[in-house]
Amino acid sequence: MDCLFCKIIAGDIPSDCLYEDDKIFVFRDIDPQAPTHFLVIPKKHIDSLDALEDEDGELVGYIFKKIRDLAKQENLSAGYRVVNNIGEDGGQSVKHMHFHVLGGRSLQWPPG
Ligand code: DGP
Repeated sequence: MDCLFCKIIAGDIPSDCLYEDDKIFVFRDIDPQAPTHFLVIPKKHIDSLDALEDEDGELVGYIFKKIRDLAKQENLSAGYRVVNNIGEDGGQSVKHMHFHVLGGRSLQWPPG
């Protein structure tokens, strides 16, 4: 499959990996929007949150527990934000579901 993030998971495209196991891959965003900005992706290719199937519920729960753990590891105790962009209006540029984790500065609200 011609998917940028599948290629990153496979190691065909290098990345700054923070964590990996049999279910997920975590790496720093190439264009960070905050002092800490990493992406959490499932190894299973899912186009977007909109394409989730009922059987993926456990995987999503697992992702969020790992986000909690990685935020601690990255010293984001002052707070952080998890962002999931979906589709064109949501600003999704890579069609492999991913969760942005941003922290290390005070984040503004609302987003643009
Ligand atoms: P989104 O716009 O929500 O689809 O976010 C995609 C993010 O992926 C964007 O913040 C930049 C990041 N990104 C794109 N290509 C690469 C890459 O080759 N390596 C890394 N580490 N990040 C990438």
